Amino acid sequence: MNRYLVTGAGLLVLLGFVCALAVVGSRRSGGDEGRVAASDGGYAPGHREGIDLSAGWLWNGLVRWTTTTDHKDIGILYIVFGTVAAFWGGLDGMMMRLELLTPAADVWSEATYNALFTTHGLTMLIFFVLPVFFGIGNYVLPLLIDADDMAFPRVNAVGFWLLPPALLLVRAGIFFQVGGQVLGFFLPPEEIALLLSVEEVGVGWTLYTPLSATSENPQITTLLLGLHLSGVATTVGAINFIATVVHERGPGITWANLDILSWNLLTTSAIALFAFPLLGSALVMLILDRTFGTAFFAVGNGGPVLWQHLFWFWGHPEVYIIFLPATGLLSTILPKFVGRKLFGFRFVVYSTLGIAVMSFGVWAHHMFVSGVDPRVKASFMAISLAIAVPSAIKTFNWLTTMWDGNVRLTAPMILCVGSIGTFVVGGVTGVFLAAVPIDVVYHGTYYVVGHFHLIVMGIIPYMMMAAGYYWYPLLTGRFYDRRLARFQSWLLVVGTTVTFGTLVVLGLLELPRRYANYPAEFAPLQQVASIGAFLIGMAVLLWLYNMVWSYWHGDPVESGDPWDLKATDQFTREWQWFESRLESRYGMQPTTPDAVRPSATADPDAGSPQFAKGVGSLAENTGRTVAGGLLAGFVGTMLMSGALFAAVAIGVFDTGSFAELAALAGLGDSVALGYTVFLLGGTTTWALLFLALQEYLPGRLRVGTGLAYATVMSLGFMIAFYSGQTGLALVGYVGFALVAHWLYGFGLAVVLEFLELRRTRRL
Ligand code: HEM
Ligand SMILES: [Cu+2]
Repeated sequence: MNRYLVTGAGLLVLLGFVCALAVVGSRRSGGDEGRVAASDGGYAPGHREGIDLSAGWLWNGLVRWTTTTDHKDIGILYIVFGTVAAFWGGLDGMMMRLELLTPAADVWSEATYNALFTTHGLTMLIFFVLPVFFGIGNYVLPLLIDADDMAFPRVNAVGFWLLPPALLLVRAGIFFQVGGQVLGFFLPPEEIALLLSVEEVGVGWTLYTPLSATSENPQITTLLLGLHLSGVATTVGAINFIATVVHERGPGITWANLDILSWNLLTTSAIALFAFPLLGSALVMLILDRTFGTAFFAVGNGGPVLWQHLFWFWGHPEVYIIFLPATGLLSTILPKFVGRKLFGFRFVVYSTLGIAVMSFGVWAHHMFVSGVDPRVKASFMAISLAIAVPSAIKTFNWLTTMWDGNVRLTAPMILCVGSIGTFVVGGVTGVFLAAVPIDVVYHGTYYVVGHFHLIVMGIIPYMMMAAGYYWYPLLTGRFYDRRLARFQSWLLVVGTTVTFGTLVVLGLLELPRRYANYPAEFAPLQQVASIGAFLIGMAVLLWLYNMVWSYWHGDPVESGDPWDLKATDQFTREWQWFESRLESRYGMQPTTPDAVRPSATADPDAGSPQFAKGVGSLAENTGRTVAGGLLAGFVGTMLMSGALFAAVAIGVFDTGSFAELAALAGLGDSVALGYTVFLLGGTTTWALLFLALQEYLPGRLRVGTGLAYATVMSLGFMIAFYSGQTGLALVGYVGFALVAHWLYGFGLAVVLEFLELRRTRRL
């Protein structure tokens, strides 16, 4: 099968699909409702303009979109570009999964498979993720911080327009190759020898030298130039975001109340600003090696390892560059559908900043099998393990935000919860990989592919789609099809789990990655993974369908607060902007909520208690409980001692038992020491154990619970100290053990009950 035909046909079908939807949409909506005249950026709410194919309309559209410097327009351009790249890279992914349905390399050739995972990785990481996040940021960040536009609107446009040529350069191999084949019908091969020597690049997205430095394929150089250009575009965008957040904040927006998405975009931009120039330098060095005969990466002076250091010094921060905006979106969207403010806001910000700093100290964990000094490896292992902490802090804060909340299971919320789940599995598998001995075994296996896809698929596109749903009313003035969206979200979560969960298992079975063929015994699992991938593909198409279709057919919004955010005091600035726009354009009056949601927190600090306060009250609680337990245990032990002394007096109990107890504790045959052990154990161990277990013990009354506990405990003692009694002696022994323990349980329970009643002031 010729893959170029398939790629081409795939892209064409996609384009046709979108065009057809657009045309049908315009027909149905009839265009009778008058047009919104001049654009002021973004889409007009309630937009009903159909597609009119007159020259004037097309020309106006072309001029508007190619010359715009409005942040909302540029945001949309970024999002559309990133989505196109995602479909192109996603098509590569689907083609790989198609190949992997069978053990042999029978659908595509091995070389093609290599090209597929190279272009898939690069397109997804560089041209899909950051452009979409920059797009979302462009659209909403100025609204969130009350700025008129980005700090440098023209630079913003330049930053965007560098991207399409960069993508074309990176992926030009396919055009040159197809062009060469077509021209080959008309021209002699000598004249188009250069074209014919071009192939798509198959050296892997990490471009490891020496292969990438010595391979003849001229397309590698074009690809390096394209990547360099994309790096310039990213740096430009990052500078713009930093300048905007620092200098364009409206009055009243301080660092302390800057919203969480802006914090994340700011941090991401800062990481990008430090990481991308390094990639740029490395790329230039590689281009020089390839074309001007320099020897930076030559084998013999350690060059290949130098490339790896330079590449991963960018590469690992890049992981966080693409991940942080997703967490920012999750922290923004999740609270809206829970009705509670983000828990521990400040700690989410600190953890974001912590990740930014630490992300520059972990790069060599990608090189644990590349001949790095073991002492160096150990330090990278330590930081790689430590970087899990700030991510875990975020996760716990999300969970705590949901706790006791009034959860509305809308499509964006399903995606948020799904993200947390896949992210936790993806993250924890990463913590394992950070350990050198584990990485040495699993580095080259599907375990790695499963691990990082659970994150790059499981949180990044999820949050993009969630953002698409959440802000859809604001972008278009309409609602998306909510039933379809919920189905789509579930399908996506199921597809991702099936695909990448299976890859983790394949990796644990040590199946190597980056091969088109594999031993036949892995076929069933590989097929499961491929089926999961096709489910993902379907879910993504359904999302696209919903976004495009609802643009013409969705229910129009009826107020500026379609998510009922006012009821929980979360009507944030971008929605306020939307509401005022609806009012000024369409005379829609602002709404007031009927009721405040039960889980809403009116006090802005209530949702995020200060950490120190939280620890303080925890410590206080624990202290009080332990002190109460010790006191109760002591009283119980004293009551029991009374029974013991009485028993000694009437000769039922032998003090020798205390000596046995001391011997059992390894202290020798001493009655005094035995009694001390008894006192200490009774006061501490048994009392604290009772407190720890009380929820699992029967009975609502504390006294009942205490007696039940004592009964169970006494059985242990009877067995431990049974010394061959029979008949009446045995009955006496059992009765005594029970009564003595009951006294203990009674003392324990009554004291605890008394303390509790006093605390709640019922006494
Ligand atoms: C539709 C969902 C996706 C599918 C089915 C998919 C599938 C695959 C497959 C089959 C491989 C090659 C594994 C191998 O042979 O070693 C791969 C590699 C890769 N994927 Fe994806 N992928 C998807 C989404 C993504 C996304 C969203 C990203 C990034 C944002 C991404 C980034 C990468 C990268 C960087 C590699 C290279 C791994 C390596 O270095 O070995 N993928 N993917
Ligand atoms: Cu890394």
